This record gives sequence, C-alpha cells and structure tokens, in this order.
Amino acid sequence: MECFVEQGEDYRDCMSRIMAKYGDKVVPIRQRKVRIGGFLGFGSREGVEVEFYIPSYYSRSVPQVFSRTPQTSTETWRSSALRSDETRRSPPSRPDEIRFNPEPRPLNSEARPPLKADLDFEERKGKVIAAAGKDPTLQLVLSEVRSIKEKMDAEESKSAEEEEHPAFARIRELLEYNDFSLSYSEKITERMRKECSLDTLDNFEELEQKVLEWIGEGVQIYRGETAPYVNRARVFILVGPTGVGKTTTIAKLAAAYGVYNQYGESLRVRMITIDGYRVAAREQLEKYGKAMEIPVAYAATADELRTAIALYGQDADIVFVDTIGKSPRDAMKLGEMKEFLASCGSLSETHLAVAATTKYSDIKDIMQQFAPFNYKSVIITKLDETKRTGNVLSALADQRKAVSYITDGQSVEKKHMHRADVIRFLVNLEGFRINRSRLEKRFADNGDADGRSG
Ligand SMILES: Nc1nc2c(ncn2[C@@H]2O[C@H](COP(=O)(O)OP(=O)(O)OP(=O)(O)O)[C@@H](O)[C@H]2O)c(=O)[nH]1
Ligand SMILES: [Mg+2]
Repeated sequence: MECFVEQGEDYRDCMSRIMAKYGDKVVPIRQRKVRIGGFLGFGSREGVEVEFYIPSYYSRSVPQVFSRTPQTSTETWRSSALRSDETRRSPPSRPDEIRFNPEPRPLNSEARPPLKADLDFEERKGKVIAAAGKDPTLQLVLSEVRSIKEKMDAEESKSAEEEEHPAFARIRELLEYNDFSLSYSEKITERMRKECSLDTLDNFEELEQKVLEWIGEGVQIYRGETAPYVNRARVFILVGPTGVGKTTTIAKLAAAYGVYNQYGESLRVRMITIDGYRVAAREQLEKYGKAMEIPVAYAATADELRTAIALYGQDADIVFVDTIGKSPRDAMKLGEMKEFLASCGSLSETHLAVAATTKYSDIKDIMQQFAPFNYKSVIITKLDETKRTGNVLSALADQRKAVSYITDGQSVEKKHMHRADVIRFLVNLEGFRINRSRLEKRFADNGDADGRSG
C-alpha cells in the first residue's frame, strides 16, 4: 500500500485537492501543521499536510489516477504524491486513526457493504421520491417518464410481433382480402399461435386447409324443424332491410318447395304479403304466384293476416310471408311490424334476409336491430354480386347465427336458390388453395339446411 501527502492552506483545502486528483476513495491517515512556500525560510507560511492512502482495490480499478503525473501548483504548493522512501509510510495500525476497514474487497461486489456515498445516494433518492409526491411539477415529470416507458414497452412488443412467422401476415392478408372483420382475423391468428407447430406454419398449403376448416367450423347451418307439422302449416316469415331481395326470395322458396320439388318433397305452398306500403309490392308477388300457380293473399291489417294464416293453414304445408322492407335504424317501425306479425301465431318462424354485398359493420347492426324478431336463421342474398363473403361469415360467427339459404341471381330459377352449406362458402373464398375432397370429408354432414325435407 502506498501512502501520499498533500499540502494546502488548511485541512479542507488539502482534501479538496486530494479528491480533485484521486477521487473520493482516499483514506486520510493523519494531518500536521507545516511551513510551506517561501525561499530559504523567508516568505513561508503556515499550512497543513495531509497524509493519506488509497485502498488497493480502488487503486486497481482506477489506475489512470496513478498513471497521471500529479499536478502540483506552481511555486506555492509542493508536489503531493511523493514516492520517495521517506514519504512512503506504512498505514497506521491504530484503528481510531484509520477509521476505515482496510480489508480489501473487490469493487462493485454484491457483498460490498454500503459505502457512505451509497447511503448518501439512497438518502437523496428517498428525498426526491418523497418530494415528487408533493411537487406537481415532479409528478408531471414522473408521469411523462412513465408514459415514455409504456410507449417503449409497446414498441418492444410490436417489434416482437413483427418478428412473428411470415405465415401470420399471409393468412391475415388472405382474410382481409376476403373482407373478414379484423376481430375475426385476430381470432384466427390467435388460434394459429396456439395450435400450429412450426412445421405447419412452414407448410403454407397445410396451414390454408387448417384455416379453411376453422372458418367452416364457425358456420352454423340452420336445419329447420325436424318434427313433422301435424294439422298445421309451417309459417315462414322473411324480414330484412329494404331492397335486399325479400320478395324475390319468397318467390324462389315457393318455387323450390312448390314447383321444382328442389328438396325432394313436393309441398303445398301459399304466399302472403303484408307490403301495401311500397308501390306495386303486392303486384310483384301476385305476378310470381300467378306464374307458379301458387295462391297469394294480401293482408293490410293484423286481423286480415290472422284470417289469411288460418285459411291457408287448413290446406297448405307451408305459408311464406313477405314483409315490408324496414330500415334497421327505424326501431319504432320495426316494433310496429313485430306486433303486426304476431298475428301469424306463436308457432310461426321468422328469418332474416341480408345481402352479401352489405359491409360487415352494417350486417352486424342489422342483425342486432332485428334481434327482437327472434329470427331463426339468416338468408344471404345476392351472393352473385360479390366474390368476398368474409363480411357475412364474420358477422354470422360473431352473432352466433345460423344461415339457412343463399341466393345468387335475380330470376326465380332453381339455379339461384340454394340451401346453405359450409363447403359452398369455403370454396368461394378468394385466394385460398382449396382441397375440396378434404373439406368434403371434414364437413360431410353440413349440407342439409332444411329439416322438413330431410
Ligand atoms: N343479383 C341478385 N339480385 C337479386 C337477388 N335477389 C333479389 N335481387 C334483386 O334485388 C332487387 C330487389 O329485390 P326485391 O325482392 O324486390 O327486394 P325486397 O327486399 O323485397 O325489397 P323491398 O320490398 O323494397 O324492401 C331486385 O332487382 C331483384 O331482382 C339475388 O340473389 N341476386
Ligand atoms: Mg319486397
């Protein structure tokens, strides 16, 4: 261990010089009064000399301090770090003089006991935190710091997300291209994260099939009543927004069941319209009825509706009821129509027509606004007018609603009316490579939408 001396005007001056040169890890050993300056004893004055040493573990870690040539102040002050034999002294053995544990310990060691400097820092930190509680400016600064940290965390997790497997982005793109809602797409990618191994993610064709199967699982098909209708007709009411194709669909359904025997069974069909509101609405259905030789009635009041149902119910298997197109925004008119339709009896069933061209958020609104009708299924119309059905599939899955029929043409021809089936939705999705036989195997029992005819 090397000892050093420094001279100054007084003890305080000595210490500030020592610390300026060697830092604050020095250990003063003793001080004594000395005469300093002057020439041959003339002009000298009284000063102080402090003897000190630097513990070896600090001196190892701060070698630059010692490699530096000690700076001496010009004429007045003598050099400090004396290395001559007479100025090198052994550290005092008296503990009261040292007041420092000379036991060397490595710097920054966990085991190092807290130094005074550490304690001072902790104390100051405590004071700042306590002051922050009272000082609104400091609180503002702290909240700024917090929000910066949150942003940094968010950036971090975002960049972690950016590092995800490229298959996620490709599936998202495919879903977006098909107009699936964002929340639907998130659910699919979440499922990928949970259920797909790296091998599956690497095999995109396999992944596509999986995603198609998941989409298919979310499609519920309405199968209708399975019990036979004894001594009564089935009453099938179609509601929905204006212009979605309700009247055309009623005519198509009547044709499918009453003319084409499209679903294996020839039924006695009747049609009723309650639409006296739109010009020529009544004539529109009557025209279809005449062409198909299917009776059509018009009911302007609740009583007339009740009477028509009672009359047709006696000698028909199924009565289709066409309604007035209602804006889903007009809750009052929807309420009135619901009351009106109550005349069809509690055993009637209501279905909702929605055009495939409607955007996802509107379909969701429509489904919610028509919810008081307790509709049993959704009929998707105008499928021929769009190639993207993600909007419809997302809304059906969100609202947990089943789909019964789809229509894809203006004319009342057999080819434009279909029972809903999962495969049809899946194979029509754009951009996906379709393994039809695999899908058919997976959804073998999902093609039957109407219970009565099988
Ligand atoms: N492309 C296409 N057009 C259809 C389809 N179904 C109906 N339409 C057409 O949609 C238009 C409106 O059909 P309507 O059956 O009168 O619709 P609506 O819902 O009864 O209308 P409102 O009674 O006025 O509410 C007509 O031009 C139909 O030909 C379909 O599946 N595909
Ligand atoms: Mg109509």
